[in-house]
Amino acid sequence: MTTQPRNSRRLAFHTDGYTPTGLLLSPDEVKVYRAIYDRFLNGEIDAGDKRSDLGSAAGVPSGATENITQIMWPSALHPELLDLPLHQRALAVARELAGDDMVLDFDMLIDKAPHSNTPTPWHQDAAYWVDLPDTRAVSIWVALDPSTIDNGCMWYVRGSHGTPIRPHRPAGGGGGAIECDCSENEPGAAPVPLNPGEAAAHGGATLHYSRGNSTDGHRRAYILNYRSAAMIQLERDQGMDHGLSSNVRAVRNGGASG
Ligand SMILES: O=C(O)CCC(=O)C(=O)O
Repeated sequence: MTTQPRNSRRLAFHTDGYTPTGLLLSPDEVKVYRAIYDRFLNGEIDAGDKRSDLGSAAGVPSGATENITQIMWPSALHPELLDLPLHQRALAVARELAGDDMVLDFDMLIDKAPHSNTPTPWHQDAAYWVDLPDTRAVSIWVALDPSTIDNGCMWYVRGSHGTPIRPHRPAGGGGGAIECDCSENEPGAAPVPLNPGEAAAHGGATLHYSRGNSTDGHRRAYILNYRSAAMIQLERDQGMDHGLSSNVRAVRNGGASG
């Protein structure tokens, strides 16, 4: 299903800290995921405390329910998702990029509603993490809509995965998002627009961000995060399950804020 040559995406992931993966979902499969996604957004599938506003620093949203809607663990809330193709395909990509011991750490949905105009702050996922001896991790960001600069496609800083974790601070608003000093003018910063069904993968130290959505359409992303089975066990031993078992605001860690 993927259209990106394997060697080139593995090389880019290790050289640049991120890589487009190519197509992970066909147009018909994208339709199936969008339909489920919209049931989460309209509340038909109740996400309870796994739903929050990643953009709460921007204040009370006007019009939309959240500034940036984040739903942790969609596959636990709606296990039918595990019978669809994305989890197996993304797992294969994660293993190709970072090793055969990669397994799913957590998944999440991040939607930017039309005209919600709220950027996701610059950050490195590793700034959220508990201390782990093996920092291999792959985050696979799958576009379910055309993902463009104007609706909030991902930006990455090429080569930043090889640099220290920057000081991060709460982005404000009590939503749990963190931010660091960085901007679109950072050397190596580049947007990665995607077509529906395409994805981009990044590592734990790679600086990334997205602009707000200033368009008439949604920007729906399905994000799957992988690390080694042994490190996931260490995380879980420290009570870190990315909100699977408890209040997501209290334990948010690793991912956009996952
Ligand atoms: O979707 C976004 O705007 C941010 C996603 C993100 O930070 C991540 O997947 O780590």
